[in-house]
Amino acid sequence: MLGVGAVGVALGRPAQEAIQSTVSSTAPGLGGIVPAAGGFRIYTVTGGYPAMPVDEYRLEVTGAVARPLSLTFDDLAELPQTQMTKDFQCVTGWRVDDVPWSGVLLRDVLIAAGANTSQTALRFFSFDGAYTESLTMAQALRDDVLVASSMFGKPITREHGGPVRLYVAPMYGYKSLKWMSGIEVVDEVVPGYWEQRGYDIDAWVGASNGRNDEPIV
Ligand SMILES: Nc1nc2c(c(=O)[nH]1)N[C@H]1C(S)=C(S)[C@@H](COP(=O)(O)O)O[C@H]1N2
Ligand SMILES: [Mo]
Repeated sequence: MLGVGAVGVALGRPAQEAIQSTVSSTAPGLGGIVPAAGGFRIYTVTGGYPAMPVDEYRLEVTGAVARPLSLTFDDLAELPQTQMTKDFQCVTGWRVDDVPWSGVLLRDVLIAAGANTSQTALRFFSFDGAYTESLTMAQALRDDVLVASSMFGKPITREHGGPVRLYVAPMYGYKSLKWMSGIEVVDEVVPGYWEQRGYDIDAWVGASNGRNDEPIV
């Protein structure tokens, strides 16, 4: 990681992200290639794709909540389900149009936990052990922020961050944390992995990071 970091400093953030991207995986029987769905590029800051059997999956909801939760995949399936078809835009320039997503609104997870919505922020954790993200409480309560369990009508693949990832529709892709293991309700925003490395904390598509992409509606 130290080596990659040094290259990233020398070449700038987009180069670093490119170095850490890949669209292939070693899957015996598939010729060693698992193409990214629909034009996505697969990103991982750890150099690997963590594996999580769906029956071992847990989403811990902690911090300023009345009811700390440890949700299984089936628990999530029993919460109200939401579907949306929206674009996905990475800050490095690529965009995938009209991706069908489904899962549970982050808002509905927060309601289930009895989150204190007068707290100002949330932190998100990945079972890759490295990646983190943040949202303000107001952002988290929007109706286009999803704890996603499905993309393109299928379970989210390991490469795309399954069993469960975040999908923050109106924001650049780095907000959409993969391999999600934890949500913590906190009293101030803690910048996430890429935010600590220079990207904007408020990551609105078309109105941040010096880019003028079409907003995601
Ligand atoms: N855990 C984790 N989540 C992550 C990333 C990552 O490297 N690790 N990359 C982010 C970035 S910059 C983008 S653009 C999207 C890419 O999603 P994809 O790999 O499914 O295409 O994932 C985001 N979530
Ligand atoms: Mo990205």
